[in-house]
Amino acid sequence: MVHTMKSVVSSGTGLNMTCDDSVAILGGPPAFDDWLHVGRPNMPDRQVFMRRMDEVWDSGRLTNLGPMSCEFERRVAEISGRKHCIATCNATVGLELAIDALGMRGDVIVPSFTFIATVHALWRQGIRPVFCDIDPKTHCLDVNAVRGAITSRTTGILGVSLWGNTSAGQELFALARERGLKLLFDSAHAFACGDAGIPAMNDAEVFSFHATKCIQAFEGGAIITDDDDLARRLRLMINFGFDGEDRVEHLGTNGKMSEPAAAMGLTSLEALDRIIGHNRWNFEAYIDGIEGIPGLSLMRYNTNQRHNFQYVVTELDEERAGLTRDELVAALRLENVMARRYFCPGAHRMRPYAQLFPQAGLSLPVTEAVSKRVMILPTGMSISTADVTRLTSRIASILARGPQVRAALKECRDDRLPEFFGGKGSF
Ligand code: T4K
Repeated sequence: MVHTMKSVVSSGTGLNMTCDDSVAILGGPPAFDDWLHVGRPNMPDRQVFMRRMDEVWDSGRLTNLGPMSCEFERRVAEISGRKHCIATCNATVGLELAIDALGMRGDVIVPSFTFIATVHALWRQGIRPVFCDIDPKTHCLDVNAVRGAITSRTTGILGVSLWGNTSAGQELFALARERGLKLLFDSAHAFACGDAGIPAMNDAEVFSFHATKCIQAFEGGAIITDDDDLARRLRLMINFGFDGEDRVEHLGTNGKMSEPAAAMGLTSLEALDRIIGHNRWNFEAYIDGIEGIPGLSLMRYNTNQRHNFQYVVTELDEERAGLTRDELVAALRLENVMARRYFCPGAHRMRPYAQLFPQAGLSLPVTEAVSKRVMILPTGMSISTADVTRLTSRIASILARGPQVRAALKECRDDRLPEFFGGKGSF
């Protein structure tokens, strides 16, 4: 459903904006009939995938380091410009294995502003996460804060290339080398981001190929590194430590990528340029649509480096916008738009960390502020630039009617409202 009537509405901030005539929370029709999601899978060529599945079926080789997963590893290493790639069943297991293989123990510095898997991967191995604050521009670790957090118990830094931002890598690498620390990157968001042609600025990096990522393998992950010995040990560790038919050389687990997952991953990789191109068009439509909306800003990416544009990261300044981020996310659910509050609250406010480290927030002022402002908007192959234009126009309309929207949200009992707003989050 396309709602086309336009009018000029005062935003209450002295600016006039062109807006749709009504918004769903005030009784108008929703902007979209079908849900728009953050993380709708980028589906590659169906027939090519089915052909690969026929191969898997006919060969009878379903898993255990088969030809598809080996080929997937080769392609990922090549695109990343790294010597070794070890494909895994998901990024979380990849992180746990890399943390262990790198010999991280004791305390490890990590951002709190991340998906909870980053921190769980440490804690589940008995490592104490030392939460460190982030740079407000990139949402990645603040290198000065990291420097100040290092103690004699620190054995490593687990950075996160959040939203595909890789800019802190070089400085963190220099710091890690200066202090004799291991440096691992959770690059779940950062496949095909940053410079591929330069030497690794870390000991290892872990990608996610989960269904919601730029490149997907249903579930999947990969560890990349230039370190031959680390790669050799990780190869043993993803396969219970087996080195041969019945010889176990290392402690290990089952971290392997299956052949159907690799078949999807390879087919998805073939669509990489198309997916990134599509995301980039959407991103540019977001730049145009968000410009001029008071209080809403869009994180821009370094155009001198590769980027996958898989995350559209906005921040809402409540004072200028007239609504809180949570109110805007809630109002968008009635438009059938599933904008997300990634990552709110910070990991230090989630269990078990909130109970274990109740004072952590005191040293995380940027994390505390940013996690209340960030809203991720939908992109990917299922979203068109026309959708983006309609969505940003609807956001402008919602914000232009701040006081009415706020009052209507207080009365609203719609099941689509998010749980954090008293709804059921149904879609
Ligand atoms: N480190 C970082 C920084 C991460 O962001 C992640 C994962 C990891 C580590 C761990 O990687 P993996 O072990 O997963 O490989 C989603 C993903 O499940 C998670 O992989 C991802 N980060 C995180 C940012 O997003 P949820 O809980 O938000 O997912 P969910 O179920 O709400 O799905 C998101 C939206 O996508 C929904 O609106 C529905 C849609 N969707 C989802 C799936 C799975 C579909 O349309 N189809 C689908 O198949 O965590």
